[in-house]
This record gives sequence, C-alpha cells and structure tokens, in this order.
Amino acid sequence: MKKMIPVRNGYKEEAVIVTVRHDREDRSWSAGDLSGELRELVVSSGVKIAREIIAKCSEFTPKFLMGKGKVEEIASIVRGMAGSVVIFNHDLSGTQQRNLEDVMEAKTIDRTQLILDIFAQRAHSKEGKIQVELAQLVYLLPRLTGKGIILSRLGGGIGTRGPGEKKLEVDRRKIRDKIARLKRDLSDATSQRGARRKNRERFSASSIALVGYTNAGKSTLFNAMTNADVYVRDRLFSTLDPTVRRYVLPNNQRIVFSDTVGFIHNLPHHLIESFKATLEEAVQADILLHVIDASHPKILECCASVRKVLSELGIENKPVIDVLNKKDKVEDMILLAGLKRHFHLPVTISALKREGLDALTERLVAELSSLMSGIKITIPHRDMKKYNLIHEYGSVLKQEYKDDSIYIEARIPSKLKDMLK
Ligand SMILES: Nc1nc2c(ncn2[C@@H]2O[C@H](COP(=O)(O)OP(=O)(O)OP(=O)(O)O)[C@@H](O)[C@H]2O)c(=O)[nH]1
Ligand SMILES: [Mg+2]
Repeated sequence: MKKMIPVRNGYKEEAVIVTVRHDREDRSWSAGDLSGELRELVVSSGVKIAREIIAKCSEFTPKFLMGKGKVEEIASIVRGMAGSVVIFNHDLSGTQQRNLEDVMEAKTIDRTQLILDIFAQRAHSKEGKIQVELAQLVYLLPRLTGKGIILSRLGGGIGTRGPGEKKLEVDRRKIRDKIARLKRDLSDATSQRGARRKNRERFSASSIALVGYTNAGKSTLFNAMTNADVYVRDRLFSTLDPTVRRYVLPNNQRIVFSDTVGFIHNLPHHLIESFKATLEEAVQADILLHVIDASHPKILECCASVRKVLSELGIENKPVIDVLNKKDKVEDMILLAGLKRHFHLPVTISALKREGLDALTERLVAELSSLMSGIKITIPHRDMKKYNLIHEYGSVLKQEYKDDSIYIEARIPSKLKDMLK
C-alpha cells in the first residue's frame, strides 16, 4: 500500500538526489558531472538537498531503472528521512516511477518533471504559463496507462507556484481536451507576438537572438548591450519568457535583440516542442549570438548540447557568432587560448565586467553587413516614405537631387531592398 508523503512547500522539502550510471553509457559527462548539474537544477528549483547518491548499475531496467538491490539500498536511506522527495537524474517511465515510489515510500520526481517545475516557477507571461501547463499535461498523458500513477499530487512535482499548482484532472479524455484548448490559447497568444514581430520586420530591423546553455550569461549580456533590466541570477533557467529590445549600432543600423530561455543537455524533445513559441524569437532571428560560459568545466559538451537543440529547431545553419563569456573567471589564459581553437572566430568577453563588448559590436556590424546589399535607386519626391526608410535603416553613400526625384546609392538591409522592389 502506497504511503502518501505530504507535499511540503518550497524550501521546507528536502531532497535525496540520485544519479544512476551504467557501464556502457556515453562517458563525455562523468557521473560526478551529471550529479553536479542535477544539484544545480534542484537548488534552482528552491529545494534543499539532504543527500546525494551516485549509483552504478550494469544495465537500466524497465521495472526500477536499476537492480532491485540498489533500489532497496536507496530506499533504506530515504525511509530514514522524514518528508523527503527523491529526485532522479533520469527520465522515468510511469511504471518505473510507480515501482520506485512503492519501494521508497516517498514521492519520486524525474529530471523532466524537475525542469518543468522550474519552468512553472519562472513563467510570468500568459504564453509562458500556457506552454508550461501544456508541457506538464503532455508529460502526464502517457503516465496515465494501466493502474495510473497517483495524480492528486502531480500538479507539477515539487514546486507549488505557477500553473503547476493546479489540480490536474486524472481523466485522459479531459486531459486531451485540455491539451487541445491550451494549444488553441497558445496559438492565440503566439499570433499576438507574431504580429508584433511582423511589425518589426516590416520596418526591416535585423534581429539578433541570444542563445546558449542555461546560466551562460545571456541575460547579463542582454542587459549590458541594451541597458535592459532582465533578471539575472546564478541559477539554472532564470529566464523563461523572451524579452525583446531595440538597439542602434554605432553605424546607425537599427537592430532588435532578444533574450530567451537557456538550454541544457538531454533536453527531452517534447519539451523543445512545447516551448517552440518561446524559442520563436531565436527561430526567426537573422543572427544568433551563442553565449558560452568559458569557465564551465564541460564547456565543449555544453556547446554540443546547444547545437543539438538548434538543429532540433531547424536553425543550425543560421549565422552564429560564438561569444566566449566570463573570461574574468578563467584564470588559465593558456587554457582559454586553447579553447578558442574549438570555435570559429570567437569573441571573448566578460558581460559582467562589460569587457570586450566593443569588439563584439564590431563583429556584429561586420556579420550584419553580409545581410546588407547595395542599392542604386531613383525615388520620386512624392515617395518620401522610401527615402526615409533608406535613411533610417541604411547607410547612404551618394545622394543627388533632381527636379522631381532623388538619386540614392546606399547599403541597406537585404530585407528592406526586397521590400523596396
Ligand atoms: N564572473 C562572471 N559572471 C558572469 C558573467 N556573465 C554572467 N555572469 C553570472 O552568471 C550568472 C548567470 O547569468 P545570467 O545572465 O542570468 O545567465 P543566463 O544565460 O541568462 O541564464 P538563464 O536565463 O538561467 O539561462 C549570474 O550570476 C551572472 O552574474 C561574466 O562575464 N563573468
Ligand atoms: Mg537569462
């Protein structure tokens, strides 16, 4: 008989975190690295860690994830700790979760649920909240088969704020209806933002999106470049909802900057699917700034994870500027120099100390110029709108006034050139 452990709020709940490795797994992340990242995720979710367990097993099993002996071992630790939740560094099937809860006599949470909890806490916009709720339901649906897991407490895992706190109906049909309804709401909310983006595109501003691993310093850089005030904190997934700001480059070119949710390794595909609306600014951007934490011990693995998500979004071939951030934190300059060889023309900066931003801006101008085209055009006096657009968004090289028209030679964004045609 399942013993229900009362869910306690926020910091009061203490977690036992469990990372299981088996021999044949990809070794690019060690068990210690993986557990370290789980630790950061758990702390970011606002839960205290009471115990960290790294277990080895010879094979993952469909019943318990690991051998029954290992499960019993962990259970004996968990049973001795009142009010604990067990957080697994894996995606658990409904069956595994149910079986583990039976043996542990404690609530178990898997990695996706943990990430969703954090997202639920961070979602402030209507669109963000709908996406989180949708992702929670999509996560839940396949777990409703057979006996069904006890769902009365599922409203997100450990977090108790945001959309996750709502009691979710257990009935599959109701959940499917709800999913359909949320998808409609999401498409309404998304089309409103899409309309705003179209408006910007109409004015031909080039768009630059910051992308990168979570905690790499995207929001810090965004704030430094645009004087915005996006929330920055040393924890994973501080940002969920995208923020967009206009910005004028030193060459007078107008651009639009966007900051959005960060990525993490092994981000389940359905989460990327669910958060497509939030990632839309990156999908639509002309240039991506890939912000990389140069002081991260697994920097190359983090970059590989980011590239994987970009390719899942179908934007791996967009122009990218690699930005090695947090150079102030890297003590070994030889290491940094060696690191640079792994990237194509990286720009090294410290967003926090606002160092290297001029070089970054220069690089951005150069990169954007490849999106500019030369134009030679004669504009009738009555068509001052075209004249104004060229002056606003391009750099005018030559201008001659005639009786009823103006002849202009300029470099303007290719998007604007298409429009003027
Ligand atoms: N030392 C140092 N710390 C930095 C630098 N840039 C950012 N940070 C710190 O790194 C942490 C994360 O910064 P954010 O800007 O929130 O990172 P983010 O990429 O937006 O993170 P998410 O929104 O969580 O994905 C904060 O504690 C920042 O102060 C830097 O250049 N040097
Ligand atoms: Mg951020």
